[in-house]
Amino acid sequence: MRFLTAGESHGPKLTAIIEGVPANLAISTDDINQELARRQLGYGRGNRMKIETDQVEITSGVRHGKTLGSPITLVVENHDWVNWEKAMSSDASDLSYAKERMIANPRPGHADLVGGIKYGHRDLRNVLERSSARETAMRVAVGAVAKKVLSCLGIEIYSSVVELGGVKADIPADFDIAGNVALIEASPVRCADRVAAEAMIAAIDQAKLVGDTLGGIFEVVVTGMPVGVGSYAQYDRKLDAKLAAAMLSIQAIKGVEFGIGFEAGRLPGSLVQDEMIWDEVNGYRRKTNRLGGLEGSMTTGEPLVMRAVMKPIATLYQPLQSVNIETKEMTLASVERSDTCAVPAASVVAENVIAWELAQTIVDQFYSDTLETLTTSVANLRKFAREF
Ligand code: EPS
Repeated sequence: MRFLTAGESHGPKLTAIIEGVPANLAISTDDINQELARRQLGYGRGNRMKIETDQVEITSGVRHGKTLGSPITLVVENHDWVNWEKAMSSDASDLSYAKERMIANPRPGHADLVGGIKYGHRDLRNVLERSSARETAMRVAVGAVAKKVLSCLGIEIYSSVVELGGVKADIPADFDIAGNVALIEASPVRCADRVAAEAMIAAIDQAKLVGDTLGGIFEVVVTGMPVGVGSYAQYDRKLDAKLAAAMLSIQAIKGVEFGIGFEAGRLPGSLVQDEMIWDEVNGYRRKTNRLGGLEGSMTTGEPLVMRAVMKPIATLYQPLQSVNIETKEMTLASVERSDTCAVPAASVVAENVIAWELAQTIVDQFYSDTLETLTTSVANLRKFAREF
């Protein structure tokens, strides 16, 4: 499976073409819209989310609610486009309007300056329009299709925010994320610790008041993975490497860890590796899951557990020092409409980005032209792993 996305933040629409989804998968616009709506939530988002109600249109690859095996095209319109039609026009004659929205003071931490140098854009809007996290709407739409593939295989994905703006949630090591979905979904910051959630909200309010932004850490958990997805045999088939790359491809994500993560570097081997057990019903299990469901870059069958850190958003309403690329004068960075904090939204994006990576790895690893052959071959592997 593969896909590409296209679209500028204030262009007419975002588009994706997905190729290789098994035929006969039931998929509806509602399935995708549900994920798109989750991405738009989260305390600390800016005014753009009041303008948009992201809705997908499926323009190819699905007929009467089932995938055909042919390329699937997804389109999400930007409602904000009406305010940008002239400034973002593809027509060469509309250049004067672009001047009004021109950006010459790059924001530290954003793609503005380096992107401008790289592509030779003197109007840095040409960079931000594509580097914007608006693109994550399409990543989520694509991930929603992947989630459907996974759910047919009994694989489910969850996420929650575990730290935000320096406030740490108190989450027990044996926390049952699947059993606490309602609590997490109802939390404005997607945090399972109600007390910490209140402090996170207060931290966002405070940051907003002083024109600052906040980052944080979220966790993604995947249950129901069969044993042996990924491979130790070649660098580009290693599942942990693919998942980490996918996570880092989300705007503002700066680090990823699996299981106990960096803590593994501080402990002896006896307190890091997960001891093995076996029983008739479950086959091989691990007593603990410190390695986060991966051994040798393959799934162990235990839940996949990964965390990612998101840096604070680069647009500050109290801007940092910058350099005007026309005059070379030291000046303040440009201020664009933005979010104070998008960590809760990023955790939803991560669910969907991880869903894609897992579905792609599974579809590429198993006989998967149709959903039926895929489910049968995954079921056969599960049986084989149990009896091995
Ligand atoms: C976003 C849309 C953007 C930003 C944000 C995420 O819309 P606008 O630029 O019109 O406000 O709100 O993107 C950024 C924070 C960024 O730095 O690019 C979205 O749809 O999620």
